[in-house]
Amino acid sequence: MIMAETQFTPRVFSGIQPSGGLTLGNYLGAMKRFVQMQDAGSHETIFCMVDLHAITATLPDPATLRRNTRELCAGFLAIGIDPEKSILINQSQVPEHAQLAWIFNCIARMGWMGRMTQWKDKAGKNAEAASLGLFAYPALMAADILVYHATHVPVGEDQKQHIELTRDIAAKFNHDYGVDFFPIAEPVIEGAATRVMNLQDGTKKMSKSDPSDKTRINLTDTADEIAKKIRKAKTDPDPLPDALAGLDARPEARNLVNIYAALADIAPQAVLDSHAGALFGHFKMALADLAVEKLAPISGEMTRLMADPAEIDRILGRGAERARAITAPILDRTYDIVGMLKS
Ligand code: AQP
Repeated sequence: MIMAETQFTPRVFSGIQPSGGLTLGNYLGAMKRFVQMQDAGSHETIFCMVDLHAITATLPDPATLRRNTRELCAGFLAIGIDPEKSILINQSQVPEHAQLAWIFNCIARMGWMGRMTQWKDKAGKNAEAASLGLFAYPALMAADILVYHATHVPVGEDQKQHIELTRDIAAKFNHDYGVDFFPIAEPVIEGAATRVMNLQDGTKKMSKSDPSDKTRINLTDTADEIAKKIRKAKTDPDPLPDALAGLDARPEARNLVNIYAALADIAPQAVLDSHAGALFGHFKMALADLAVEKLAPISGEMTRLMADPAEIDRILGRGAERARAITAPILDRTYDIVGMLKS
């Protein structure tokens, strides 16, 4: 019989790539939940800048990667992550992530990785030229989560498949070694905006690496930029319906309603209850006011924090120390299970 050797502590882990400025998609799809879960106090919470992931698609200029990582840390702090309540880390500063990823590279199957839609989207038609790191990305992500024995992973909808793969890797490791060592982590995909769409094309995800800045709202945008991007967002000529079914086949309209709902912390139907019949010219003004009210303080705080990079580095150094108190014993035990000699 397989015996559980670990009582899993309720623990949340989630990461964001420092691959450019944070978007409204990152914020509403994932980061808002981070703060709620931290403040609920029912789980230990660990949040991570995944810089090793940020070199998989292209190799960023080193100074830009360092700046993006610090700016992302400022973003975490500005939205309300408290480095005393949560562990806030940069992935490469906790080497056990990459060490466990190697083991998982040997657990995961090529077929599993090849089926990942993000791999297919990002590698495109030219998979031969994509990096091995991009292909192996989900195994590193599984290691990020499981090196903490995390039980819950708040993410946007686009990451659901990677969490399922993390569960498959944990289950295969446990099965192959006859242990119950890694938890089967649960995705937490909640809220009105689990998939925030591109402002110019409601069928595409809002993404920080999209070449056009008009397609997204960045958390560092000024009030004027936010209002202008919302004003210029693609919509249709019809008024807002009074029921959600009236948004079917209107992806851009549905996106703006969902964004409004998520920013106001209300259900999408409540947005329609108060704006049914409004034309987009009018609704966009209300949305721009709300977005500026919610996002401008975040942008101001990020600018303030970025003025003191040494303080950001200190917070990340301390986070790495606290993280390693969890990850080192878990990696040690993994090596032991696999049969690596102890040094
Ligand atoms: N548009 C989105 N709607 C909802 N959630 C989103 N997330 C990202 N975009 C949206 C969620 O944010 C978290 C961090 O994602 P990431 O930055 O690590 O990578 P990503 O999902 O690949 O996001 P981007 O913006 O598209 O980055 P690039 O362009 O660098 O690939 C995840 O929980 C994600 O679900």
